[in-house]
Amino acid sequence: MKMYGNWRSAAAFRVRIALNLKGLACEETFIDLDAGDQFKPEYLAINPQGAVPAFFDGDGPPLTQSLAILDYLEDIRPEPALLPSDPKARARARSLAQVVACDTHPLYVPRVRTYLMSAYDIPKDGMMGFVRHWFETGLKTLETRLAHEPGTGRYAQGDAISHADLCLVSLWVGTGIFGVETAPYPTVKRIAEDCLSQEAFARAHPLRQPGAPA
Ligand SMILES: N[C@@H](CCC(=O)N[C@@H](CS)C(=O)NCC(=O)O)C(=O)O
Repeated sequence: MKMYGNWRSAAAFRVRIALNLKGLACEETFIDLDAGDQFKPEYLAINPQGAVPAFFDGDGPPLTQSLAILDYLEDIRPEPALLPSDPKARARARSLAQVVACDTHPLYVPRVRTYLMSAYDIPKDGMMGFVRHWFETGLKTLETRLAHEPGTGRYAQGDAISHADLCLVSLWVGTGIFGVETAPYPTVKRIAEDCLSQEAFARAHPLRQPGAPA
């Protein structure tokens, strides 16, 4: 298995955690997103979207979109399961994952931040305010749901790790990078810290990847 990723990428982080939990070896090549290498013709030939991760299991074309890759890994290596078997619990785990991966993360990826600043002449601190707003919106949704819905257990969905936790953790580590206040989200914090204390998560952590700041 082979993946194009980036140390800071929340989407690649989610996939790395699943690979670690399932004991799958994957060679990762880092694309420099700050340098714009995702838009070079040679990378666009791999993923025309100009985004990581792009994941290969054998021949191409690669799989893209972290949630689709997580589903693929679930299909080829069902154990340990990262989605519950009960249909409602499974849908809830996916719903929590999608709050992060579909409705929060896309609002702060580099291409959105760069476009905001260049097309609308928004200064960097204004752009960071935009990013923090959407982080807070996503975290508040997670906190409200996790604190009040009966499906929450040790983890976001029950007492087994699921895609919801992989996504939750990928958002949580971004709070440090983007200077987002974390005190209002104690349930998210409890689950994130529990996960990050485990080897499969810790080894996948952005700051443990090549290219990350010391
Ligand atoms: N929805 C996609 C997001 C992919 C994505 O936007 N990845 C970011 C890094 S986390 C990226 O490569 N961004 C490049 C850019 O925005 O220019 C997924 O979950 O895989």
